[in-house]
Amino acid sequence: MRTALITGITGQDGAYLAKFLLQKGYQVHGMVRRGSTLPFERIADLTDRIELHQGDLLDQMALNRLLEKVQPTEVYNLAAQSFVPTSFDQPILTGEVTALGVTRILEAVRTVDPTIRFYQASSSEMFGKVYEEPQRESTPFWPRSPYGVSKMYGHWMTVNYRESYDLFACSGILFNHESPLRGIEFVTRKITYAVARIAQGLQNELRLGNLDAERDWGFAGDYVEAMWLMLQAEHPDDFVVATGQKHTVREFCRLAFERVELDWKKYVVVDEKFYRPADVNTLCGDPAKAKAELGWEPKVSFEQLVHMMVDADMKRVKADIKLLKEES
Ligand code: NDP
Ligand code: GDR
Repeated sequence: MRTALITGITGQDGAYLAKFLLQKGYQVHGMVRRGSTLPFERIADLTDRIELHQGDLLDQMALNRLLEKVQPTEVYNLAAQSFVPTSFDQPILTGEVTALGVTRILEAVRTVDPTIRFYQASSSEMFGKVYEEPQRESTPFWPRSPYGVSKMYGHWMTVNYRESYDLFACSGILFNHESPLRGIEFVTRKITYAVARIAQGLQNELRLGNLDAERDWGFAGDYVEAMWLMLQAEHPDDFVVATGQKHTVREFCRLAFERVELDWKKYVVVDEKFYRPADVNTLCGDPAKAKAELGWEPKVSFEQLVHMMVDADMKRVKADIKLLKEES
């Protein structure tokens, strides 16, 4: 039986990947941080089928011990301080986790079992101030945040360990991918949750930052398949994973509000508080290599994604209201 270890299993992608690998017949292990609360809500329906272990990307010894114990055939390094604005407030912590954390887990793989296949969650944020459109594997990087800089370090360490030690190490340069499990602080989920609350009369405005920012948004469920495909290939390599289409934050708002028959212009307020010291204004990826070499293609369209997220938040908000009524 194939055994996978996922760091960041409690995050959006970790939850989708765990489910995907279970369906493929893997034994799935996840690394979780010790916290004062343990909600693990994204993987609540999987906990009887996966094994969770405490560990942290900050702790080299714990990583080594974890690999010795689990003996995985594949490691997916999804853990990171992944929110761009926090990386401006906590650049050192972001560097420790999102950058050096990659070296720590690569060192664990190299010393414990160099036959392990390794996936690194790299990011389109590395392209930053873009040199060309669409961005592909050969496009130079110019990151615009401590997060982007950290991801770039992790990316090159992955490449370096592949070249230096012949590890089967792949870096997936994933463009933004979203879902009903997306963290509430990211713009798409912030919008769809607010749309649901506004539609239910619980909120009357939505404060956002840069509405002109353009992103290539795909569905997380589609993107975790690309991660897995990379580790099944004959040779390790790096791949852009994207839809090839970009939309503005404004367009996302329009579609999301339209789903509940509201006009976004009546509710969205621009608030400079949400502007970033330096933003990535536009991103659009070219997934041609992933299609040609992995046979990967996105299945969910932008419109379907927006509708899926709004519908899920409508359901959640309605359930919360029902619960509150029953309790009062
Ligand atoms: P999330 O923010 O939802 O999840 C991040 C995960 O990392 C959580 O499980 C979190 O655990 C864990 N984590 C944070 N710090 C540490 C640490 N010190 N040690 C161990 N675990 C830690 O991210 P996503 O699921 O959206 O993304 C997965 C990965 O892909 C990330 O590396 C992200 O940077 C990258 N990425 C994401 C993209 C996207 O659009 N979603 C696009 C490109 C790259 P906890 O629950 O305890 O906080
Ligand atoms: P991003 O995602 O920074 O691309 O990183 P996010 O959804 O946070 O921002 C996308 C764009 O929307 C603009 N924006 C706002 N963003 C947030 N969060 N909140 C707002 O109110 C708001 N208003 C406008 C931002 O300025 C930005 O331009 C995500 C993360 O998942 C990373 O971990 C991942 O690597 C990249 O996607 C690819």
